[in-house]
Amino acid sequence: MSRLLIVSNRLPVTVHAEQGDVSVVPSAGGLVTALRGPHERHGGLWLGWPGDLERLTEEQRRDVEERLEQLGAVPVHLTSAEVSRYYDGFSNGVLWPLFHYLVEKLHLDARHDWESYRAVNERFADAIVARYRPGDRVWIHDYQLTLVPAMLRRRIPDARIGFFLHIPFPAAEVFRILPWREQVLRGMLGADVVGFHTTSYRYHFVYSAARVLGLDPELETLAYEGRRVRLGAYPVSIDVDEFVRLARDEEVRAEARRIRERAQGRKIVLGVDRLDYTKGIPRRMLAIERFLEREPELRSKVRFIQLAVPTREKVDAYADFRRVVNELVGRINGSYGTLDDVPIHFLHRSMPMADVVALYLAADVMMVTPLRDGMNLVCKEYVASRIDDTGVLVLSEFAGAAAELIEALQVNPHDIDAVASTIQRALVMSPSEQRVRMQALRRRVVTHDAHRWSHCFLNDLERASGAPPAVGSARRREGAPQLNTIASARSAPSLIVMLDYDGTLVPLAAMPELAQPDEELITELRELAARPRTQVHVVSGRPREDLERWLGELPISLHAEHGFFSRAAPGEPWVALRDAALDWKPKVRERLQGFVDRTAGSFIEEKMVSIAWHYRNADPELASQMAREVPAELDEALREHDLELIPGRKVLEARLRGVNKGVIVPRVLATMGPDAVAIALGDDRTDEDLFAALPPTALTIHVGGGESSAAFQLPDPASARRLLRALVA
Ligand code: ADQ
Repeated sequence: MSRLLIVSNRLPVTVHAEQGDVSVVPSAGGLVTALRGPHERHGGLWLGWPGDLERLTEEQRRDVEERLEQLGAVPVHLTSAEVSRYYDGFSNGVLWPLFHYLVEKLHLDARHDWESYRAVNERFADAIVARYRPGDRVWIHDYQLTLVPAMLRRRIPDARIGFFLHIPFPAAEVFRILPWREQVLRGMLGADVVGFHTTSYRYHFVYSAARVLGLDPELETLAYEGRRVRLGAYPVSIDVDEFVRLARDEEVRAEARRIRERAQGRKIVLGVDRLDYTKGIPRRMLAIERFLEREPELRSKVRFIQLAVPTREKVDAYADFRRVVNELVGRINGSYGTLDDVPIHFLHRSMPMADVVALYLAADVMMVTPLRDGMNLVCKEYVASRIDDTGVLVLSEFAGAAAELIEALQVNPHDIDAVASTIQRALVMSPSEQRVRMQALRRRVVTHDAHRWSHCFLNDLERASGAPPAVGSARRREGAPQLNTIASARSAPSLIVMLDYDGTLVPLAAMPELAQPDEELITELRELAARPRTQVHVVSGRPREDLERWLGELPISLHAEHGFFSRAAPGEPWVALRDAALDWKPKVRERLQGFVDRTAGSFIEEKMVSIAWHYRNADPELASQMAREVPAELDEALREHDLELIPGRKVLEARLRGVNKGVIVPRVLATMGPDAVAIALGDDRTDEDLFAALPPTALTIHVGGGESSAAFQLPDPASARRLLRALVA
């Protein structure tokens, strides 16, 4: 198997320096455990920031680097200014709150932080490139590094790149607030596989990409820049065996007993979180207050323990937040405390995992009520530790884990009354109900552990193709290199060039009338037509009037409405392919008008033998749903009048069956000798008919992304036009 390069903001190690001694210790945690297996098995590397080593002596630093090397860890060093801008400023001051829907916490002006974010992402890409060997798989993690996949793709086009987002991907309505939304999406789309915790985050990503980048909203793979990017939901999890081991450990169990004894018969309700404003701690405290207020007889029968790990204390929003929590706890304990006890035991510190598991074992009720959480591992840790199938999990609907842990008591953490009642319900739940629920939760957590998570992701990455190698400016899907092919076309005795217009010679425009040719295009076509023994044909779905108005003066052949009308040279008449009945048009027009009425921004384009419904400018979510309804709505008319419904790029076109771009091919080929070489360029589904009708010797070129039967591919109209100029030069 190939090597795996894991890339994350932090390296999975902790560097300790005491007096002369430095030690580099692998850190614990589900993610590290999940990745350690693949990391060690495939002789891979882990790239990331080792933490601040600035205070170490020169000698200590060298020592650290050596030990990192032995662990397969590659340090990406950051200056303290970078940590403050890239990490605190942009990652945690902009992306973190926005992706957790906490818009009011966003930095107002983060331009400099963004610059630093980009520069640091570039540095990570440099570090990967320096270590990369052909065949390696690269797995990039989380919101601090969203730009790295595309940066790496640019430099190593055929690399196999995976990206996993550990936090939520917000709804498009929220994501679009980000001034750098386009860069972030394009950055992530540099990967072959983009992973999320849940299908709803994936859905949000797809519709953000549809809205911001105009991509076709497909849920499992997005066609992007000539590649297919696979999107998957891979719910992250924990190392279950480790929690079961700790839960069985005698010392841990003894500690759990001590915690219970100290509670003197009171039931224990536990919260364990980083002290982060996304975790919902203040609202949880208010719900506890409400519960105490409403249940006087239960006051002396429960103890709330909240363990909060210090986190990101240099970010302003966090310092303020800590004060808010302290004040709330103080107020509630002040109101409901007695000389013997206070209701809330608040511990602001980190603890060894064994002590956390002792708390899990001691707790009758576990409260995990984040306002938003990508997944949340604490709830899975609690479930994994409850080996005797007792205990009640209260879980926020807005944690990614809620999609999996259905049997928990799910709550809306914003609804303080509902959370207060759920605390009460959890405290009185019968042992049999606890067992039924906990067994179901445990089954799921045990089968979907962290190993399965990394295995599923890496499996998909293994299957992902990586970008096919680029040869020259066009890419051949199979066969010989393209530069030779162009040279051989140039030396052919005669040449037939067949060109689609929109999306091939000019970029797609918001409205059809905005796509008029620029002056250079006119010159390029004129020069191409002036080439000895060369015929140029523009084959478009447009009406005659547009082609006549824009290209009419040129000594080239024009074919309108997908070849139904043709005009051989300037001044000559347009000739129709055959007689055509048009009595179907009012009915189709009326039906499509219904879709225009319901889909703002969409419109009808009516031609002689076809009617098209364009939805490029409409809301992509609505438009794609409407587009799925069109075939059924037109079904009867299509059958009755022998029409076809042809899907194009954000357009559906009803036209007479058998009229397609392929019909002109026999006529055109007949006018040239058998040794003529045909070149055809097109971007759209309708150009596939042209490609299919051409002999196998023809040079067919698909412009843009997506599937095509063409032999070659070019990324965009600009590169298509470079190719035309190369034919002339
Ligand atoms: P986090 O926001 O850090 O992770 P979470 O998934 O709950 O959130 O993990 C927290 C970890 O810290 C748990 O392993 C927990 O046991 C530990 N922990 C909490 N309090 C502690 C304490 N006082 N002492 C010691 N350890 C403590 C981000 C996303 C999550 C996503 C993970 C993994 O925000 O949504 O689940 O990444 O993808």
